[in-house]
Amino acid sequence: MQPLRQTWPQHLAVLYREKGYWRGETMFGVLRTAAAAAPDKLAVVGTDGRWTYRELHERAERIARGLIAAGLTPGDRVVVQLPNCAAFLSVVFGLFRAGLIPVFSLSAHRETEIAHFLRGAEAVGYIVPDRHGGFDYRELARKVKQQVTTLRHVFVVGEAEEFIGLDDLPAGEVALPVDPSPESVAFLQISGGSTGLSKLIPRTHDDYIYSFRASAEICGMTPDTVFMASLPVAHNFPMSSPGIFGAIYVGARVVMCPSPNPETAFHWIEKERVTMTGLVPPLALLWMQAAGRTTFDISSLDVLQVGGAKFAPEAARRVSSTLRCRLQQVFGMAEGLVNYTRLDDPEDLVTETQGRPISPDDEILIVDDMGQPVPAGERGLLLTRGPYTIRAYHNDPSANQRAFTADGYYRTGDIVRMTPEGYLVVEGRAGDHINRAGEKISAEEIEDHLLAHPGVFDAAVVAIPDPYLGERSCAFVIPDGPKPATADLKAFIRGRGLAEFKVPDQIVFAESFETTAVGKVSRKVLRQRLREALLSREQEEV
Ligand code: OOB
Repeated sequence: MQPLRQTWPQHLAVLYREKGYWRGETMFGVLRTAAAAAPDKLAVVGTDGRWTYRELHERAERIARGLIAAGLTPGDRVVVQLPNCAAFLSVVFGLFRAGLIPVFSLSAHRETEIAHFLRGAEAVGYIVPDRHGGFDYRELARKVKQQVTTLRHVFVVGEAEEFIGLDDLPAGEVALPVDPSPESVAFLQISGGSTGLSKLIPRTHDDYIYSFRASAEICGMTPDTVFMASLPVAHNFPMSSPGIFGAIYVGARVVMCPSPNPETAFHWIEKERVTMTGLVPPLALLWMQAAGRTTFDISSLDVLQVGGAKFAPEAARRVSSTLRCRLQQVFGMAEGLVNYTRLDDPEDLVTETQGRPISPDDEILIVDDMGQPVPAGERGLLLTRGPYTIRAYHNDPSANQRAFTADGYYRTGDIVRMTPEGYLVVEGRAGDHINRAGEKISAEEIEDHLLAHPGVFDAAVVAIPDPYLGERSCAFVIPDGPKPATADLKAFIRGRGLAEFKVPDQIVFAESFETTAVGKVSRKVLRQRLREALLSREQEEV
């Protein structure tokens, strides 16, 4: 089994500890401390439960024992694919307590993606709900089990059928391991994946806890905060910016909202007196629209965070008047760096920038194509390193070669500029992914799937601006023989076992890609040309 590693240069590790960023805390220790401080306080509310800190702690310990008794051993990796529910927290803290390593996947992922995560992480376990959103995850588990023979244990939250129900885990008196080293990898996150398939992101206890502890402080979280996870909770934004873990750290209440649509979310805001939540821009637009005619009382909402994709300043300006709360922009990435506008910032900074980093020791470089720093205030590529930004992906030397500079900076692929106040404004992106309402889609990954269709000679997938989604995906396809039906191509992609958000929104057929250029062009240039050609054609048609 490939060891999980994430290391910073020794002198920086020493510095980060000296400065009190890395405090030697562990993920399970965060819950243990909170439960000791306020055992009877409500910790989490979801459609499946309403538990105090004591109850959450007990449930997590019971799950930890059960997993060990079922045959898992500390260090084993377990893919977790649970929706927003209270059990998410008991399961994840249970894994931490047992020294097991969660690999966080989204509910939208399907067999191709799950098999990729299982193989990449060499996971032996997989935890799913029975059903969610009209989809049977046990069916999915059956499919991946056939594909990945190293998968030994499937656990189900709910009706288990032939698998092991999480409530039926053996309750024996097994010994639990001692706490892991705070420098060790606590879990694996999934990258947005700008090239090819998603990569695995090893985050350590020390670095991740620093990021959500400091975030909780920046966002003014206190034990009185009621934080609602509206976005899928396995995503880094609702998980740690400051998210559910930040809320547990300060002893606040977590509300697991089963769906981010305004009807459901407003109901939960009223019922639990939610004070803080986070959204991607398209959902923020929807909520602003719905707020005017809702009969729910959402007046408890104090802070709305918006991030994951660029929030247009015009929309940002309307948040306070429509939702009657404060706005905070969040620009972050699962690899580490997170920027926030601060709650006491002047309105212009809050509406027009994507904030500044969490840490005084987040290093920011804005460079040109040659890697040279651009003059102050000019746009360039954002590079970063710091106390909670990874130095390497898991077991992927070629991705690491591309994504990190020799001196350890992570190439974010984002094009930004810095304001005189030191705030970042996201201006675009260098990488070839589509940011569809905050969900990142790799052009290359979808092209590869399209090319597997017998009626496709060549394909190029690009991002097209979309008034609601921010960006949508458009696949340019050169047919091999008769043109396949659009619906057929979309069904084909679905049939490849991919998340629904990766199915191209639009398909445009072309006879050839070389209309403007003589000779061979790189795929990157090709995608750019096709995108521009389509946009100018659409402009002419308006
Ligand atoms: C968050 O994380 P990821 O890993 O899904 O995606 C990161 C990428 C960034 O590199 C950037 O391209 C884009 O998403 N992004 C934004 C943005 N926030 C993220 N682009 C423009 N404006 C923003 N506010 O998306 C994520 C992780 C933690 C907190 C918030 C978002």
